[in-house]
Amino acid sequence: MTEDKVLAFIRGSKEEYISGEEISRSLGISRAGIWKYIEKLRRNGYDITALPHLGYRLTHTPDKLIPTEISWGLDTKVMGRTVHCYNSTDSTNRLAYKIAGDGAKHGTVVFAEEQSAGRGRLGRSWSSPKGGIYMSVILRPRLGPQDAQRVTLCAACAAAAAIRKTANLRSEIKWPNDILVNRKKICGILTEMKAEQDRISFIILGIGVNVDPPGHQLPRCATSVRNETKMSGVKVRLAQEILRFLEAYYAKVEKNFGSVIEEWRNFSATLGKRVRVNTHEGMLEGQALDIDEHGALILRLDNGFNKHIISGDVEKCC
Ligand code: BT5
Repeated sequence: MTEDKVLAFIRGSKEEYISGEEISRSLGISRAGIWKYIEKLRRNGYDITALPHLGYRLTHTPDKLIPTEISWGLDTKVMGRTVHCYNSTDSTNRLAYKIAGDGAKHGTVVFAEEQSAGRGRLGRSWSSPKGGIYMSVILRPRLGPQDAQRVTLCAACAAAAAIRKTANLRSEIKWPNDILVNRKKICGILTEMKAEQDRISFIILGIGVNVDPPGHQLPRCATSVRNETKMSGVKVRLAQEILRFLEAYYAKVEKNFGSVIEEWRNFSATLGKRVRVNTHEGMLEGQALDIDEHGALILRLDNGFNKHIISGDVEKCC
């Protein structure tokens, strides 16, 4: 879109101010046309100072999950190179599933500022007020369905690492898909897939992070970046970090998954602990020993046997 070109031009300028004439000449738009686009950018939350004889200067960018902000400075090769951004939707996972079925490329991401029907696992819901990151990444791994959990573990490492780097918080992973800070959930991951018998056709990796939502709109056991740090205005930066780390971990998902497991162990709030895990076979209790090559949790049961659990819920901590 033309206003994106105008914005990129102002942003990329080495001078403090860039003249309307220069933008006009370079982009082949009239001065009046430039003014129209500046007004549109302002309506989208950009503060642009305009001074006669000097020109334009960008003084504030919105912390919104919109294409211009997500792509600015993003150095990934695949993750997030194509994005679809919504102010509000029911569920980014639902939308991503639909466009993946229509052929959307590996690495495409659907973002929303809020969701009216955010999905958790097993029919649970994900509270999604404004002030969170709601994103769904379309992935096409060359893996069998039994290895889909690997992708969840990559995403958990990426989200935990991004939260540590952006907010300097000690984020930990509760197997399989919860990111906790001070034992409260700050991020959840929902991996959904379409698969044939021995091949995944695509995975929709849904990630929800509480950044600075109104406190009363989160469940009791939840926290947010804002609650923990008082930071605000970090949504875009955090989303970009998630994409960067995801690209790095995902590069190892097919052939070098052992190195992801090692990283995962460093983030784990589960290993070494006595845990109760709700599984489709009922509640299992034991010592959380490790993760296997499929991403399953290895539980040492009280009878001395090891049980590999591919899906389940470790009981809540708070
Ligand atoms: C999850 O499920 O943790 C997966 C959450 C995935 C959300 C993303 S947002 C983008 C994408 N689009 C979607 O529609 N979904 C994905 P689960 O492990 O089932 O946890 C759900 C439980 O977490 C709920 O039953 C609540 O107890 C709790 N919960 C709900 N909303 C929360 C929030 N905002 N923060 C922390 N905990 C929450």
